[in-house]
Amino acid sequence: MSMREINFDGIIGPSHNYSGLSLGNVASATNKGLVSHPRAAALQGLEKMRHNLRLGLAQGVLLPHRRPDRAWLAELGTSVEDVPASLRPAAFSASAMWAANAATVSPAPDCRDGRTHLTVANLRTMAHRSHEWPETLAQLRLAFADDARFAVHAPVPGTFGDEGAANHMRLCASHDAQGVEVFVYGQRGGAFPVRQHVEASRAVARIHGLDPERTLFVCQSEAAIAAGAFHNDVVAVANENVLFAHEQAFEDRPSFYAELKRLLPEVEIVEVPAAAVSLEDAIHSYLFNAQLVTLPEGGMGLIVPEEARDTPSVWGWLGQMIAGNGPIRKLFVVDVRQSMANGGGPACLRLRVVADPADVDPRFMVDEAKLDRIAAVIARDWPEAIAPEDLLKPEISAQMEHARSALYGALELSELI
Ligand code: SUG
Repeated sequence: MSMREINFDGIIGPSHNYSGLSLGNVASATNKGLVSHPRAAALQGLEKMRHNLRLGLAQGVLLPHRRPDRAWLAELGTSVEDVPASLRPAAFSASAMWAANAATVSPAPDCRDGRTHLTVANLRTMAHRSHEWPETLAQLRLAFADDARFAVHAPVPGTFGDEGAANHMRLCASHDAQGVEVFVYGQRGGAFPVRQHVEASRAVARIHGLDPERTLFVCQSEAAIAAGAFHNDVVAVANENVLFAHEQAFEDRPSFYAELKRLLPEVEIVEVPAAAVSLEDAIHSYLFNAQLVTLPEGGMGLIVPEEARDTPSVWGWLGQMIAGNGPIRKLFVVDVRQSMANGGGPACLRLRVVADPADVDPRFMVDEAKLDRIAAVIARDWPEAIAPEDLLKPEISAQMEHARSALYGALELSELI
């Protein structure tokens, strides 16, 4: 076996609900108060993984966190029974599903010590996400326990917000070659918060032992954040030598593109002009929150959400792109509508790690048979629907806790319960 890209998807947890917790995330705000469907949501996520397996891609999983998070509430001096209404939804969020925010990953060829480095994101800008890191750290330390190959780091301290791989891109001639790592940070976001701070990005680059000559720090455009691109992966995605981005993604794109071309002459930049697809359409459709993957038979494929097909400007542009002679040769459409309604597309749901799958704890890797076993637990134990007022019901909390334990048991990961 050799190094390849593995996508670790977050399994959508039994507490998936629409509480409108993410300021600056248009879908989260718009869908606040809707009834969610955790079982359907998690099954949609599994179907996406199945689809990717059938394309010949390597697939892994990360698991739902303890929700409600009783330990976090205790640290705040309260409990599930007494928590003020303003804080309750944050203790129940299933936001760990969006694994692109779990960590920043620098594959071994980029790192000074020849190991793959992962730094868990602190997610400190949003209360409901700020308590994800301890369980993420525990899972990643188990999945990537081989110290000779991996180094898993605790989150960056201080007030510097870090949102992980959602604001990080890696461009390279091939996955196993040394790449150029691009850290995208925010400076201004109009009415919306900036979630990725440059000091956090710089710290991650130092901790991973990246070559400063091959590391870029690029400012996200204020217009993009203000329009609802709360993470860079809502307006840009990279794979090997291809960068696929919206014209308005970056504050100073001429300098960024020039640097990229200097460092990686084989780079191909596929830019979507604002005149063809507005920022609003890009954000609504999640065109760029696609999985851009190298297909085993050669060429690249773009895995987009159904919302991209539903948006005429986007679908029209994609049709032209595929008919042309560019590096992205195939288009695949997946249904992740339950996650999308909280602002999480196909790319949000996965964390990319370039590694030899044989070096990963096999309990975190999946094939179709294992997905069948996971699906059986979800079909049996995940709540069918959750309305906002359901979060007050003790029996719903009990069901969520039971469902999560059942899944960990089925995956022989009880040591993490
Ligand atoms: O952090 N939504 C997530 C969506 C994360 C998407 N990830 C990437 N772009 N990589 C967020 O804003 C909404 C939860 C709620 O409103 O209940 C939420 O957290």
